[in-house]
Amino acid sequence: MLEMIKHEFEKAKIMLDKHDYVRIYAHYDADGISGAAIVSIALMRMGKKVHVSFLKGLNESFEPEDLTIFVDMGSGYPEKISEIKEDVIIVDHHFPVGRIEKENLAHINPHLAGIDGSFEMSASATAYFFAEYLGNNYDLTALALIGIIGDKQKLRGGNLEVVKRGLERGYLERREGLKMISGKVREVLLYSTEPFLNFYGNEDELDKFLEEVSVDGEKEFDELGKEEESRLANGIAIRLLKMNCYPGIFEDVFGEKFYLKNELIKNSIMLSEVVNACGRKSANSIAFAICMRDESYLEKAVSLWREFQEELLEEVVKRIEEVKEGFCIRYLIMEDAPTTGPIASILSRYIFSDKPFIAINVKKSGEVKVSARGNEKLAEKVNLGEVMRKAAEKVGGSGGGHSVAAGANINSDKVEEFLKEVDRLCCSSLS
Ligand SMILES: [Mn+2]
Repeated sequence: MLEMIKHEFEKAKIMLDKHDYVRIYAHYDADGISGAAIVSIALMRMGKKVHVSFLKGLNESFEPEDLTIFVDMGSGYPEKISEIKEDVIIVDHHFPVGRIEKENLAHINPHLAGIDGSFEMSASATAYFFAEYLGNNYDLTALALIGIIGDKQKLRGGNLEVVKRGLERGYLERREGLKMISGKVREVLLYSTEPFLNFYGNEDELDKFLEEVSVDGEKEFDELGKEEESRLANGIAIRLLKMNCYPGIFEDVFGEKFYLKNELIKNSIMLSEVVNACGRKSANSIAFAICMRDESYLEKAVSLWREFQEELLEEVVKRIEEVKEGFCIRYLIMEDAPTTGPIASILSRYIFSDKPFIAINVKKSGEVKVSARGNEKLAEKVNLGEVMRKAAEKVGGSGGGHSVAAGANINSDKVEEFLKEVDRLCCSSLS
């Protein structure tokens, strides 16, 4: 399926043949970290030495060496890449911007092969196909799933191809059921954010719930019998409906999930969450070590994940009461909250799904981060990317993004004016 960029694979291979040592820079999210692990393992199997670092983006400083590989970034920064004199390989899935003026470059990107990298091929999946070209690396299909899940991509196109290969070779196993994390049932229900079940700080309700569905909370979630899991699934469906969730959620919660034969954490959803949480808590090397199957970091990684979930859930539960209603939007103004996007996503998907949701985070530094969230149904009428762009521009800030998830940066003295404009724009689209 990647015939159109086979030439780029060949170019990359010729570059690799010239160097024994490779410098790798990757994006610090689950997709970038798993992608970097895939490339590193493939190169180490060829006898190469690698040195990996993680960046938020190419605006951060980095030092290219004789051969540098960028993973989950690079395609959007043609000037930065053009400046590099030495050999470069880009393994990315972001939409390529502009023209990169560089002879000694291999540009591996699904968009250049006519595949929609935004939804159907993650950087980790792109890295997998590169690894498959380089050698016998079928086991790395499991690592590719971490990025596919982390970037919330669809199991279509390139991603689906990766999964098929992993299933055929026995590195992945497919099961039907609740697409949730692993651990003891009680803990899974308490700590889950996808789906968010609103049990955190509400443990009496959780125990009552477990009694009602008659499932033992101390049992391992992944070892539940068919009957038990289906009772639990019914209970969860009813709870989500009562919470007023967005109905599209059911597709995300019930269906097929994948187990990974050789990885430290077998449940792909759990592994992806742990890697993501470590990345978000600036423990990139621990996240990377987990992808490299280094068992000595497992305990630390899981405890970082738990910390991350606790912080996020505490914040979400606290904020529910603070949500305010405009004419056509709901909004939340926070001061120096640890995150903005994840809080907005949970509240908009599970509790306040009827109107566009705007979360405003006023940082100590004076900058204001805005996250706007909707859903596919709202997106039929409102394009939040457009709303963010227009409203931010009106108050001298900048904004943009997708129709269901967008963001903006504005000044702290413009918050009220900005919200008014967002509300006005949403009303005019919804009417
Ligand atoms: Mn990505």
